[in-house]
Amino acid sequence: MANLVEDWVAEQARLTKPDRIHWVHGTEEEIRGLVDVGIREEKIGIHHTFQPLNPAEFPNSYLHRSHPTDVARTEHLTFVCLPTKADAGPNNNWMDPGEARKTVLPLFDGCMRGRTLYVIPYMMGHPDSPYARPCVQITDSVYVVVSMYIMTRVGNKVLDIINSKGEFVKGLHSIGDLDPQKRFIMHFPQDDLVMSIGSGYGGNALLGKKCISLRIASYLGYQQGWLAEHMIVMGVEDPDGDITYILGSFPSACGKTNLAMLDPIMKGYKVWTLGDDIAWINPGPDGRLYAINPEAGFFGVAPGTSDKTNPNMMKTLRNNKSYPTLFTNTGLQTDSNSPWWEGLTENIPAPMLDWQGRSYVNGSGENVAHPNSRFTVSIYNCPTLSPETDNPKGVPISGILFGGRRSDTIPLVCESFDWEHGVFKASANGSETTAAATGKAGVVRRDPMAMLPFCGYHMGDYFAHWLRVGSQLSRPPKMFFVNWFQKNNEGTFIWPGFRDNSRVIKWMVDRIKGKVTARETAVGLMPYLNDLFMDGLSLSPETIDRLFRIDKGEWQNEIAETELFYAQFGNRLPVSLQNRLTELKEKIEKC
Ligand code: OXD
Ligand code: MN
Repeated sequence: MANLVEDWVAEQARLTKPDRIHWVHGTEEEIRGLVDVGIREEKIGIHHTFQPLNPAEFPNSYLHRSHPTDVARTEHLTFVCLPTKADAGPNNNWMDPGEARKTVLPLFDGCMRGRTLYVIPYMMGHPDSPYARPCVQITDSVYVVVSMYIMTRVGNKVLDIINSKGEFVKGLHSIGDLDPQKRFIMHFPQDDLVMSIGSGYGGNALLGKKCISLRIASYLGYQQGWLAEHMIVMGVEDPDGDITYILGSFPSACGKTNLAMLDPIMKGYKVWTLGDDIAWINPGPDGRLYAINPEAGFFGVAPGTSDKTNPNMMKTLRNNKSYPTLFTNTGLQTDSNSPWWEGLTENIPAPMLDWQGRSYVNGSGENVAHPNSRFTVSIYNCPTLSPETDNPKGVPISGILFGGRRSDTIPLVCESFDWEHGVFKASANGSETTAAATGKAGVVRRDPMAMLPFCGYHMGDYFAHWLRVGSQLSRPPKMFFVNWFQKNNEGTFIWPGFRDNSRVIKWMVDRIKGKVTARETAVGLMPYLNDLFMDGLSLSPETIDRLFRIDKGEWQNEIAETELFYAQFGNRLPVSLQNRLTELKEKIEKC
């Protein structure tokens, strides 16, 4: 047992043939040394690993430029390797586990020659939490080591936990030669294993994140009665001094990070941040759901982040704590040696290098920062961090909100009639695609619970699992559906978004606390306008009407899309969801 990790590492070293092996202990001094390794690589132009930035503006911060073909998650190269295609479901690319090994083992063979193999023992979740999982990642990228140090809890203690548990989740990663033709992100849920080669990009390479905390963990949760979800975790303090804990599910690059650290408009309200991307949710002994954030950092989208849109994130990035902060594929303002991205300031300062390090010509119409450029920063830098963040039990959840990016159809806010209706609505949720994954942006795709790219098994079984979890709860959270992204005929957003979203959050808290009633519509429960805090907002009656409109034609289209989407799940689609769809269709016909 004592050699569990050593044996696995030795086997991977025989395969990958590194020149050196470095066991990461996770001390501050060691990480400083590894940042220096990255800075030296930068100087000799290896991977543009780390370029120090102006410490007066962004202390302990580094710019990283990735290979230009390695800038986002590659969903078409991501596989779930369960025994049969049916187990992986229509939502995943599938490969037989044996076939998958045969495909990637030759690529791993000797891939670390001349390089260092880093062994990173880390915890997803606080080590004291019964819900946390010990993991080990092997990688040959210093950028990945430093990123994992920021995003997870790295250290020797994990090895003791593994030895006492007798198990851990394994991640083998190499950047290979960054050739997209030889890029694979392979998941083996039955072996607690991920093998990823050919990419250094966050979601493909920081294996604790999407690969383990969502794909592998969702499979584990299915078997063990809990949920691993693509959700923020936040506490909303109201003027009574009560804190209501809420989860929020949105697809990638739809404002989760901004929402998780919202600065509410209304006096007496405050948001406490616990997580901006992933929640592990367990039923508690009191019939409620409890959530932890398994991560310890933010890997957020930079463009659009500013003192106006998310002042708390800007403070987080400027906060001088022991953890380094990384900026990946942003622009660089060379006079001040500071990162820049679209939206940070109104005008583009000069002189500027774009995300590939090329001199930027103002007016060229090109992007300065890559649209999916990111920052990687410790959650402990966050000024709104909840004191409950490290609570091993997690926080009790009273509301779950689901959102997406939709120009039309979906109203500003709507509550489900009950848990089953909420699961139905979340299963049919659609959103316009973004730059977080490669492929065309702006196309509506069904993205149930924002988990389409992250559910590690058959989506029909996943819906059934949600229904099962809910049926065991005596105090299930309320479920809300929001859309901050409606546009008018000119293509302009009609809801101001950002801080103004707190008006909608207030209504949810009032609903949870039983302070306000709601009106029943065909699609769910909607607010009485009088119950919405609208002070300081001047929206025309037409805009308000549009924000809450249920358009028969748009909904008929929505229902047709859902029918098409549901058809792929065959008899693995829970009958109750099909019935809810039929019910909705009948109600919309009568509208
Ligand atoms: C992320 C994503 O990086 O969802 O969080 O792509
Ligand atoms: Mn995400």
